[in-house]
Amino acid sequence: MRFWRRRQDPNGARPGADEPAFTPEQVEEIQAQSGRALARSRSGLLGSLGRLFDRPEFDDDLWDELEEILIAADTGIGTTERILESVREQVRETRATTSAEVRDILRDELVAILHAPAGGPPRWDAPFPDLLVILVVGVNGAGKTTSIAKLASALKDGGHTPVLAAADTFRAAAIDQLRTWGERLDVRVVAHQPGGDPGAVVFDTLSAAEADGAAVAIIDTAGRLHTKSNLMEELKKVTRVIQRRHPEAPHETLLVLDATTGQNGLMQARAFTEAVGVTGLVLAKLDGTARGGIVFAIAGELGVPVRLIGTGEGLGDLAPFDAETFVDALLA
Ligand SMILES: Nc1nc2c(ncn2[C@@H]2O[C@H](COP(=O)(O)OP(=O)(O)OP(=O)(O)O)[C@@H](O)[C@H]2O)c(=O)[nH]1
Ligand SMILES: [Mg+2]
Repeated sequence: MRFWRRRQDPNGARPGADEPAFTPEQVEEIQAQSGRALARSRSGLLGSLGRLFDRPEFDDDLWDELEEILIAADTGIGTTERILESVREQVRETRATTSAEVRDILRDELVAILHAPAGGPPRWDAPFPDLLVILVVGVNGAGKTTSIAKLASALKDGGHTPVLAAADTFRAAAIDQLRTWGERLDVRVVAHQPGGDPGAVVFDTLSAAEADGAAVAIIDTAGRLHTKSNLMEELKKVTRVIQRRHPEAPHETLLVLDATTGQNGLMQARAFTEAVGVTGLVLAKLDGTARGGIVFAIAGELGVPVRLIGTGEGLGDLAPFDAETFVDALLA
């Protein structure tokens, strides 16, 4: 995967502060890549949606079927109702009758929901800060550590130097897991003893990033239970440690959600967005579910944009999320 590749200046210089990190061609490549990842897992993604539009006319039975598919795919009742109401209204206004017309209206509505969260679509053209700090949070087993390894691998491929923080000091195995990835990827991992202070690990990681001239620091945190408020406090403390050194950071607080947990995942996500300022989502294990509708529920109800999708256990199985590509794959 080759995203977050810093724009290359012919003289090798970094882009200026207000210059986009990517050229339009690079943005196009990011979108194509996201499409390829989806094509691999598409059979499982709300697979039956496109088939609704096979008949030339979109009749009443099909509205019911559309509703059933969306709800069964974890879109959530509220978001499904919102989608259907808006699509029906536009169908009435435009007097659309053919399946192709209804399909286009639905497509635009689904894309609009995914673009609605504050900040809009992922800012692939946003300027790249000197040290990009990415905090990764989420419940046990969601896929944080694996996603971090994939991200580090992609960043390395793109010519960046990542440094990883083993701030999940809760379990010895968690530290070892990150270290193993670090060795495999030849990426520096900053770790302390099990039971140590996560804030201290983060502090040392930022120092290491500065010393190495690293471009990105990615912080792995414990798979904390969202019901334990002391653990949320720990996350807030980690954020404060970062901000003392880099007031604008973390630039991304990525919440990793296991796509197979459906509506339960939505509740987890809500707990995290309330406790720490989540700026984006990594939807892991999208390959393991036929219920991709959770993407719309998240965008519609939480207002958090999906940044990346995990489509397998391998290092290459992470792709930037692109709303248009995602929706087109669903309706194909
Ligand atoms: N199929 C599939 N499996 C994944 C994906 N992402 C992660 N996994 C698997 O999910 C399991 C848990 O992943 P971890 O990365 O260890 O999860 P974690 O959030 O760090 O877990 P804790 O550290 O225990 O909180 C591992 O077996 C991963 O290989 C994905 O996109 N697809
Ligand atoms: Mg982990």
